Amino acid sequence: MNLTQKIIKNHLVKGEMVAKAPIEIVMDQTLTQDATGTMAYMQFEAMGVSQVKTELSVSYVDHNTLQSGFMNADDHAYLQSVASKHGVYFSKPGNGICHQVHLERFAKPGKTLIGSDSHTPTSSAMGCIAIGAGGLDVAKAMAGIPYRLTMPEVIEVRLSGKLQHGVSSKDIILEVLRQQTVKGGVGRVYEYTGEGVKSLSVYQRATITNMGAELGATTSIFPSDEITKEFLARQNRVEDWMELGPDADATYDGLVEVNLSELKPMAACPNSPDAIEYIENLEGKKVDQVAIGSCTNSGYEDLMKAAQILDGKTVAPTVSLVISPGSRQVMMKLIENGAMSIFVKAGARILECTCGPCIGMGQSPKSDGVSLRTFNRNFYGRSGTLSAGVYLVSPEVAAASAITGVFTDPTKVDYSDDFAKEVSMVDDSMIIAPSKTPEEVEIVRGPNIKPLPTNDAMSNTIDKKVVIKLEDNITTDHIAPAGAKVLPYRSNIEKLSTFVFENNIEHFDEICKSNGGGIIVAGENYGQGSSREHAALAPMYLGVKAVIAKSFARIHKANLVNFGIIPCEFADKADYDRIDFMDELVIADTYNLENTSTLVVENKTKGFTFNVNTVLSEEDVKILEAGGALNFIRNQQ
Ligand code: MIC
Ligand code: SF4
Repeated sequence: MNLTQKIIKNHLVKGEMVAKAPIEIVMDQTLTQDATGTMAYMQFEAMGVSQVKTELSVSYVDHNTLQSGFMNADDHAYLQSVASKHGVYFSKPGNGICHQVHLERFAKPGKTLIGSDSHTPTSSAMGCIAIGAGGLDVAKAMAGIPYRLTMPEVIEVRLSGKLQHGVSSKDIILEVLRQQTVKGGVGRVYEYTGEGVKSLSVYQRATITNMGAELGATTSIFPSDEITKEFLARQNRVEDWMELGPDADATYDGLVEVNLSELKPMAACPNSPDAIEYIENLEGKKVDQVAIGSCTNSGYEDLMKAAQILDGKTVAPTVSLVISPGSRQVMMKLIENGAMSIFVKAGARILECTCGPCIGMGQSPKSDGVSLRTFNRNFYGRSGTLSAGVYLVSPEVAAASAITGVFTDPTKVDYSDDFAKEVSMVDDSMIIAPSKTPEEVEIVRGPNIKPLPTNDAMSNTIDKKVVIKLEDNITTDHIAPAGAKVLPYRSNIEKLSTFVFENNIEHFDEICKSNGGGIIVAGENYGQGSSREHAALAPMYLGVKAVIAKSFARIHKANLVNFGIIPCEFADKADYDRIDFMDELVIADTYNLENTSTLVVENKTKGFTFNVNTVLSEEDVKILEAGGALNFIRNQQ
């Protein structure tokens, strides 16, 4: 067996381990972050379970930390109280980005983890199966309900050779993205093997598993070996270690090969993580902003490499350099060993240990600005400046370019690759254990915590207009934008729904309201990117009943089902071209979904019919019939 199969087998409660077959696995751990967590915990509360049933559940606050107005602070207070009451650890704002802290303090080889954030696979650098999902799926896991997924195909990524000076593990995942594209990973796990693995630290592995999310993959995984052991020892938890890897004769469903010795520094160009270009071809292009941080590249080693390059130098006069360490642990260490003073002397602006600019929480670039970021996503509008061009790069490229003010190839820069890997500064004082007397804990619900919107049961005929027609690779950042203006309303769906598709079409909410809801038509890979269920919940609130697309991203498709919106795929993709905005479509016989996976759709406006396929499990169909998973769960109680 390969490593993925071994861990799945240990957690399998239903189904067969045959690629593409529906399976159910038990989740040992859960994580949530604040932007998706409020919904997840409201849904958990609605399930009426008093204490979480997992081995470990952690609630992080790292996204919405800009407190302009009461909203985010209300959310934090709710999250802290609900965690304390239901047996969940609470990581306070400032303690770090969920994935970074989870990797350092909680991830364990051989375990399963589900998190309400698409970059949850970061923890799979530790040899566990960590999967991103919508908040409701995480709430279900906290309630002890196994997670349903399709058994992934397992692709071997065989690494040979060794990274050269100036080349980073970021370049490894950019190379995989170049080869596989943002939709290459749907239904797959990428399992890293080969000699090259042995030269990569856990932080370097985490950059790769983190950004594996951009492939659309279920997760990416590294073995647990001596390097993992050393990492855990530095975290004072060597007892969590066990050796774990594929069998010598393991088989895989496909092979990707990367020779680390041949890699060169790269960038993902605007506006997609798979629009890859070599830095040598961008050299000399002017840079306005550099941001080092995010859950992809904000570990100790990333920031030390940036410090080595910036040591004794100053940031170019026209560049703004911002640095956000991934965790307080990393921040403390950089203060102690002097790296932080290198940053400040160089002219960097130091931010708190949160997602910050990665989710558009401040630091939007100037109009038409060029921003180099060590992050994982450069989707249109995500930085907060529509006209800006965001390039995703390694910390080495970022630091070198911050000094020169133009794209700079770090392989040509003289700096030392050696730095001390001393014992970490473990301090869990900002992680609050749940209450020992949960019955006494009062849940704090400020005015920003609005009740969950409900949905009606599915009707047999859906007769609605096409309220928007979209191209390929639409992200959840298009559907439910993020940023400082919108994020405070993550627990207030009525308000949040006014921002849906705001960068695609004006007043989408009003179009839906005046047409009594509608149907969304889209191209390939609809809903790629984040796990935010708001991208399903807000359209549900606006009366969207179905999405007809050429194909879907995994997490978003599950979220659509969870909120009672039918995900339909064109049987013949050419039919996409025959539909226009405001066409009236009639989807008939949806009650028949129990017996068929093909529905007939009539385009009343244009006078023709076409077929759509629904790839749904039996339970998905029941959830849709009930009008969403919460109704389904309530009906069962
Ligand atoms: C993201 O990187 O897009 C986010 C913000 O972390 C999201 C979660 C969210 O929208 O709250 C994700 O990756 O799932
Ligand atoms: Fe936060 Fe950005 Fe990571 Fe999402 S991708 S969890 S916003 S740092």
